[in-house]
Amino acid sequence: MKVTKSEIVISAVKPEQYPEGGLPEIALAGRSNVGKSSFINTMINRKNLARTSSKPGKTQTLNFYIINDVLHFVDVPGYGFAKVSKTEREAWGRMIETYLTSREELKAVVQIVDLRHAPSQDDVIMYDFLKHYDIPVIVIATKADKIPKGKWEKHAKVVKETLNIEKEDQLILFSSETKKGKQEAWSAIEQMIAK
Ligand SMILES: Nc1nc2c(ncn2[C@@H]2O[C@H](COP(=O)(O)OP(=O)(O)O)[C@@H](O)[C@H]2O)c(=O)[nH]1
Ligand SMILES: [Mg+2]
Repeated sequence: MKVTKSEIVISAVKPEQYPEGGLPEIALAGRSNVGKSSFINTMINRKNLARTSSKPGKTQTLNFYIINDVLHFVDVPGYGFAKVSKTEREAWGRMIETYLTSREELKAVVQIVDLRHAPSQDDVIMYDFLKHYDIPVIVIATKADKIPKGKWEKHAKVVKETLNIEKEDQLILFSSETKKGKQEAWSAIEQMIAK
């Protein structure tokens, strides 16, 4: 998709605030600081529409972006941020769970992991959760620029094995720095929204 238009629609916490209009949605999931907002910005050719932050755990709302008037990206607050209270974590869990399990417009979740490291237990739980609810998943292993090319294959294998990725699910190596994987990610997303 050649993106010529993108803007934020709303920061929502409750279903009443989700945008109307029935556009297909692609949500981003991943731990705090993994590169979800950077992924969105790279995909839509913007420097900082989706706010990136070096302070993990900051985004606590579902941020809806409209792309070319045909699609929403939903930046979901990251998990695995240790410094939030149990109450906050529970509220976060309910918000995400409600969105992921009840939003009809949701076509797929782009789950972002860090290519440098084996996926965390939270990553595995998220992947299993999506599988359990039959939500289509595209796994993106980002920050590929941070490891040498010769090691990509080996790291990709660790990601696949740790998540126990199903054969039908794509793993795309990505970098918001070099734009590696951008075209591949767009074709995967376009396939999902066409369904
Ligand atoms: N080198 C490199 N840094 C990245 C990449 N993606 C994100 N980052 C950096 O990682 C940090 C967190 O990114 P952000 O997109 O805010 O993560 P989020 O919390 O998942 O939304 C920022 O400092 C980004 O610049 C990438 O592909 N390569
Ligand atoms: Mg973010």
